Amino acid sequence: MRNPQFTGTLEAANEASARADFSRAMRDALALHPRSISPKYFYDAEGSRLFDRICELPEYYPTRTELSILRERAGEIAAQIGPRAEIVEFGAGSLTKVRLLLDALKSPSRYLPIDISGEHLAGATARLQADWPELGVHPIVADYTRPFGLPPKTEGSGMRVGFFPGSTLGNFNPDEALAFLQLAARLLRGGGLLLGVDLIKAPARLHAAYNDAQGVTAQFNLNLLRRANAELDCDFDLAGFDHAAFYNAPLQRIEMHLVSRRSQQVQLAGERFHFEEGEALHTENSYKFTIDGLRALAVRAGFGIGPVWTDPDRLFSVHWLPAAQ
Ligand code: AVI
Repeated sequence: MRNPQFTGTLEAANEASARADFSRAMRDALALHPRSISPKYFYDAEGSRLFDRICELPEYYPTRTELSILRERAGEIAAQIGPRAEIVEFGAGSLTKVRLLLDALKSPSRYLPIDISGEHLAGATARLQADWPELGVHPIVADYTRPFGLPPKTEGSGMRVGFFPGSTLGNFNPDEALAFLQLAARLLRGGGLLLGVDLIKAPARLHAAYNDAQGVTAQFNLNLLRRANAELDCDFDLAGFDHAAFYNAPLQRIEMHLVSRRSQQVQLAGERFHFEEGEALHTENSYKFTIDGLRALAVRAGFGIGPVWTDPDRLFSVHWLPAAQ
């Protein structure tokens, strides 16, 4: 039985450790040059809300393009996976995408979403379970970028299938992406990974997707500083920083930065840090892939190569990557 007092204590402990981790990352970001911080710190409740708004923007093509691929190719995807599959989702996303997959599959047996936020998982899985009463739903609170285990497969279940949509792989640096895929290949032995990644395209299209006319991506970027002020002892002046996003063609990635509009000081827990006018805090990379480049990376990580599905304009790709036994 759940003990609400114990659950509350656990949640408070998790929150304190998440805050300590954010504080360390922010201090390193301010103290080291060039300044940079992991994009994972964007996602407090407000950051997640802003990201959901980004996904609806006319300029941000990845979400709706991936959804259209999943919708149109659901039958072919289901044929690769077969009946009674166990779906392991890396991150508990909006659930819209996994619903499309579950709808297409023949008698899926279990859904195991993995997310670092227990609260996010609880909300997402309760809604899914209500709509899929037959499905075994088994949420796992873990950081899927670090080694972790999965419960044994249930009797009579089919393939174990990883689902990693949204081009979140592109937010990892190349070493992290390889390490994640190696971990996934081990966890999914005998099954496979359904992976969505954004493709290299005309820089103008990429630029527009990260510099939307309504300024939602700018708010999402600046929210990092608002979050630092709210959760850490920081005093960032949000009006003192500009959102900057551009395509770095040689490195095949969009970079997002927060650029200081003037010479200024910021403090974190009593320690002061100086920003020159024009000095930047690098907040995100979003790598873009070629189909061959992604496949070469997957093979290095221990996957085989399966079919790839794209949209007619070849904006986005969804890959089926079989994992050897
Ligand atoms: C979550 N991730 C795949 C998004 C991306 O496109 O890299 C995050 C994002 N950053 C700005 N806009 C969207």
